[in-house]
Amino acid sequence: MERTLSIIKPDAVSRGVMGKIISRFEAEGITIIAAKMVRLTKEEAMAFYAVHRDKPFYDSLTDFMSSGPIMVMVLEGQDVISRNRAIMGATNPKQAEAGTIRAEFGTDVEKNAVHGSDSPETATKEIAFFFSDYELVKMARP
Ligand code: DAT
Ligand code: MG
Repeated sequence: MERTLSIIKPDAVSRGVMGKIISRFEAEGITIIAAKMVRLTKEEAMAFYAVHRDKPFYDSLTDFMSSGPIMVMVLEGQDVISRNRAIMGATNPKQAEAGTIRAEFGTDVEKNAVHGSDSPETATKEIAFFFSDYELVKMARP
């Protein structure tokens, strides 16, 4: 069983498509074990995306990510890190496969609707950035 951090970014929150995005995860049988609305400061967005600090888009990306509320979630399931990345689609919505979240709800390479952790190590770090252990619901399984 894996866990991953999912973020519904400010563009998707402001367009009112949180529910549609969450429905995708539910339809795939992915379990949401934590969720909350957060408004990042510029400094917090810079810390979250520190891995990209040398990229030309870092300043614009962190402006965008602190521009409005986001919804942060922890998803749990078998191979959920790669499954979530597949459901999200390519970083650039114009290159994302039809039917993916980014193809449907993304605007451009920056305003691409969702974030998803890219490896188990990243997932652990990113989940801890937003959630403490007691916020992660222990799901009862049959
Ligand atoms: P992903 O979010 O698919 O993991 P990434 O980790 O390479 O992609 O980049 C993080 C975010 O930075 C991405 O969701 C949007 C933004 N970004 C990436 N490449 C960009 C570019 N060439 N121009 C503007 N923003 C970019
Ligand atoms: Mg990434």
